[in-house]
Amino acid sequence: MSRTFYVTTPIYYVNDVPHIGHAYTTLAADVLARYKALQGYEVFFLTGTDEHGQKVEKAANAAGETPLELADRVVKRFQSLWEKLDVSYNDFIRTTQERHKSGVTHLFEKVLAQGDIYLGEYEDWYCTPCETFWTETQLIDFKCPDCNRPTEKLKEESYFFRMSKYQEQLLAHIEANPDFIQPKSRRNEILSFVREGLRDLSVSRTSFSWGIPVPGNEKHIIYVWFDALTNYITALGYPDEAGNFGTFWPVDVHLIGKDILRFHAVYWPTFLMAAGLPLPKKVFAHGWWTIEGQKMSKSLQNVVEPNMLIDRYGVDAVRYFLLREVPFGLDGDFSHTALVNRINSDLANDLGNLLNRSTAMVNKYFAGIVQEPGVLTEQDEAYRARTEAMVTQVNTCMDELAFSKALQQIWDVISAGNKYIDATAPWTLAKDPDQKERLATVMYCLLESQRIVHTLLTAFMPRTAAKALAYLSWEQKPTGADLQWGGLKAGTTITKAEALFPRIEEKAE
Ligand code: ME8
Repeated sequence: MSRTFYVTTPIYYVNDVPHIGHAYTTLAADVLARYKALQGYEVFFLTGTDEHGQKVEKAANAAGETPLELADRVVKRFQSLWEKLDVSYNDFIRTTQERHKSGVTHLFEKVLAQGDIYLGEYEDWYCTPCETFWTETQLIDFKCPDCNRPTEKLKEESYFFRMSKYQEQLLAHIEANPDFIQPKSRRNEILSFVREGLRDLSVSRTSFSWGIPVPGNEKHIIYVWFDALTNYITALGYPDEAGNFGTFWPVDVHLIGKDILRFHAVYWPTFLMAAGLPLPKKVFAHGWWTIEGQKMSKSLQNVVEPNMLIDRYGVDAVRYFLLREVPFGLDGDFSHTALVNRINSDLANDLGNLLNRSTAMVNKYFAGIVQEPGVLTEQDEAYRARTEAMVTQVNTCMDELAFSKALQQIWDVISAGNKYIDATAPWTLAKDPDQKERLATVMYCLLESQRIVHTLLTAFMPRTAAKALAYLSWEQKPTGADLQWGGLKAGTTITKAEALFPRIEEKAE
C-alpha cells in the first residue's frame, strides 16, 4: 500500500482579492506537497474558496453584483495566481459547488438527528467582518477583540451545536497528542481557551440568506464556519466512505494562519467528534506578515500584490523569499529591500554562482563530459558527507514544517560547495597533467552535490531546479532515490549554465 499525504490551505474568502498572506499559506502547502511527492507519497493537496456568508453577501451588494457573480469573478483571481505561482493543487473546492453543499447538509442532518444540534435562542455581540459572535466580557470597549471593529447586538432563533459536551474529550485529545496543534505556543493558547470552558455554539443564522439552508427549516442558514470547515471532507467525497475520503482522511496537516486557529483547533475537531470521524493529525498555525513594518490593509494601500512581485522578481524568488525569510510559525515583515538582498546574496551569489562556476569548469577542462571520479580524499569525503547529512536534516525539518531551517541546511551545502572550489583550486590542478584524475574527482563531487541540492529544491523552486538539473542532463522526474550520492554517471554531458538569477541593482527610489 502506498503512503498517502493530505495537506490543505484555508479556503479564502472571495470578498477580498488574493494578497501575499494568502500566497504564503498556499506556497507552504505547495512546497510540502511537492516534497512529500518527491519522497514517494501519494499526495492530495486541497485549496479553494469560501463563498458563503454575510461578508460575501455585503461585498456583492456593494459591488452591485449577486454573491455568485462576485464569487465567479474573484475565484478566477485566486486560480490564476496559483497557476502563476506554480501551485500544484490536486483539487480546488468552492463552497457553492453542489458536492460541497450536499456534504454539509448531510453532516448537519446527522448531528441534528443525534441531538447534538438543537433549536434555541441567541443573543450576543456579532462582528460581521469576522463572522463571529462574542460575549460581552470578550469585547474590548464593545469592539471585536480580534479586529477591533464595532460589533452589534443580535437576537435570533438559532440552532446550537452542543460543543460543551465535547470539552473533556477535546482536552484529552490535545493533551494526549502534543503534535495535534502547532506551534507549541499556539497549542498552549488553545489549551487554556478550552480549559476556561466551551459554550454551545450557534450554528445557524436568520439575518441573511446567502448560504446553505438548514435542512427542514430553510429560513435558517448554516453558520459560515460550519459550512467552510466541512470543505476539508466534502472535497474528498464525504459522506461517501469509498474513494478519496477513505484514502486520505484524516488529513495529515491543515495549514492555516494564526487568525483562524480557534475554528480549526476547537470548532472543527468537536464537529468531527460529533460526527464520529477521526480528527486531523495536525493543525499548524503560521504567523502574520506585516508590510514594511505595518499591518497590511486596504486603507493603508500597502497590500502586497503577488502578481506584481512575480512580474518584477520572478516566481521562484518570491517562493524562496517567503519561506526562507521567516521561521514558519513566527510573524514576519515583508520589505522590498529584504527580498532584493535575498535574491542577490542567496540566489545570484551562492546558488547561481556555484552552478556557473562548476559547469563552466567542466566544460573548460573536460569538454563538458563528466569523468569517472577517483578515490575521494578527506576533503571530498567531508563535502560528500555534508551533502548526505543535508538530505536527512531537510527531511526532519520538513516533518516539523521548518521550511526556513530546511533551506538553511541546503544553503550550508551550497556555501560548502563554493568554499570547496576555492580550497581545491581546480584552475591550479588543471595546469598539472599529473592532477588530471584529481581534477576529475573534484568536478564530479561539485556536480553531484549540486544534483542533490537541486533535486531537493524542486519542492521549493520548481522552475529553477528543473533548469539547473537540465544543465546536468538530469531530465527525468526526480524521486527520493535521486537524493543518493552517486547518481551522476561518467559520460554525462554538462551544459554551461546561464545565470539562474541575475543580480538586481536597485536604483534609489
Ligand atoms: O479566514 N499574514 O479566509 P481569509 C499571513 N474563509 N497569512 C495571512 C495574512 C497575513 N497578513 N493574511 C491572510 C478565512 N493570511 C476563511 C477560512 S477555512 C475553512 C476558512 C492567510 O480569506 C492565512 O492563511 O480571511 C489566514 O489564515 C488566511 O489567509 C485567511 O484567509
